[in-house]
Amino acid sequence: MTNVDGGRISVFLGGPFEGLLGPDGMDSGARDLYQALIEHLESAGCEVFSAHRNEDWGRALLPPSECTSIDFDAVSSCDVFVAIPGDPASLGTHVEIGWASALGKPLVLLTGSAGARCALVRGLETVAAVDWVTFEAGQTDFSEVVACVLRRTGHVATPRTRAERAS
Ligand code: 5HM
Repeated sequence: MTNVDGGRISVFLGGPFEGLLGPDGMDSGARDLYQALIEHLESAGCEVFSAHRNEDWGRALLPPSECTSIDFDAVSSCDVFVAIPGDPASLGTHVEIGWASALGKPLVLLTGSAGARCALVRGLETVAAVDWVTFEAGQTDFSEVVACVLRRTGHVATPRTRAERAS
């Protein structure tokens, strides 16, 4: 699967981090979720940037003076931004959502079924291309997320509308 430049589709994967840290980094439940997402995306041929993985699941945390510009560059260069806004909300992920939408990136956002969303995230569709995917604790199948990423990068034919067919 390639992007418009013929390279691999690059995905930025964000989500709650600091709030999930225990004495030995993220616990296995939290880690499993990100690992399953990464695995699905990489199996589909995507290149995934994950600060959670890069920082060894919280055991090798970078200071703000380093991770901020690394994350900004990764959001700037991604083809699709995928994130879990978090409930409770992840402050860092919300900064990244702001960057991604301002940079014109398509967003795939994952929420729990009862996930609260702030007003500017509820209204994000008015300024950015957003897909919402619901997930549950313990879920391991993220093919819907992959499908959104592929669709947003033009890899899956979307049925034409009646108006398009008629023209
Ligand atoms: O506020 P919170 O830690 O939940 O923010 C998470 C987001 O900030 C992640 O998507 C990650 O990309 C970024 N982040 C990071 O890259 C956050 C921290 C803070 O622990 C970090 N590196 N060390």
